[in-house]
Amino acid sequence: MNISKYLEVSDEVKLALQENRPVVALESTIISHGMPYPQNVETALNVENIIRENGAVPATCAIIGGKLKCGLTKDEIEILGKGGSNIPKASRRDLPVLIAKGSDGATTVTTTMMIANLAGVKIFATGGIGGVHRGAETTMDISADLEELAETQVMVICAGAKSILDLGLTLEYLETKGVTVIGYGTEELPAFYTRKSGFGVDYRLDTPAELAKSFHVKEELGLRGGMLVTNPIPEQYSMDPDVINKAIDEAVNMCNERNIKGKQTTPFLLATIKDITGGDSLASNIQLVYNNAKLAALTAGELCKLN
Ligand code: PSU
Ligand code: MN
Repeated sequence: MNISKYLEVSDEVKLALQENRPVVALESTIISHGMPYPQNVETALNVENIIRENGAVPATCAIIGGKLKCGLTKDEIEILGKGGSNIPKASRRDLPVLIAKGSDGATTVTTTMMIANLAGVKIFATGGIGGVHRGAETTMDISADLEELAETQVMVICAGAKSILDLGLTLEYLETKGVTVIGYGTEELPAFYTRKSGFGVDYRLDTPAELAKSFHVKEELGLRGGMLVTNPIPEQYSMDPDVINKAIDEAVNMCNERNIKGKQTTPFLLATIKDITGGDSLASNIQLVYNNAKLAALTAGELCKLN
């Protein structure tokens, strides 16, 4: 492996890791493909500030000019936000060609986990993960995020998964792959915009210290793969389940009617849900990311105490 040719860790992140100070990785598909400009840039910068306020160093990840970057400048975040859907969405299979071409790329949960792991960052905060799509029994549309969770030793803190996915099948897949699914302060898998989904998680843990300890033990056991922490959206920002579920059903139908496939599916569904709900879902989306960033920073702090 000659990864150092391709990996660029920012000085701030490098120093924090050397000094065993907490670092939190962040993805960039949420910036380029998950939210409209300029809210995407504003949110990305706010997330970095929240992580700092909670004692950790933010490491937003992306591909810039063919480099796997861990820790971005404000200008780079602006480029990713302004570029929007013109920035290629980069999952694992996209890396060889994008890097060979010296292209930019917005990293998904998959590629952010990869970069974090290469850099030595253990905790990663995002909004939602990819999973098993509804109808996957015929489309076979299963996000590479699940395979990465099976392989790569990074804790991913999210707000559960949107019901654009088949949540039951997503949990079954994670179980098969040996990925522990934790509910933070809940026994139920949160459904991103809402605190409940009707599906149970594997374990409920209630403090950042407990999250850090379980992850630390996993590492000591030498178990490969990540750990998925699902953190419910704060009550005051959660959406009416009837409203959001109707919007999601409508978006899934439109996606099928228009025959949208492959890597376009998730960005199309996210944008359509936002259009249907007139921006209410965007406001909730932003708040749940802030909530996850805070939990990730505190957990990263606890994890440093164990190392
Ligand atoms: N789900 C969301 N918001 C997102 C994504 C998923 O609720 O922004 C993004 C993440 O970057 C995730 C990716 O890793 O989409 C999954 O894409 P796909 O389903 O094509 O694997
Ligand atoms: Mn897919």
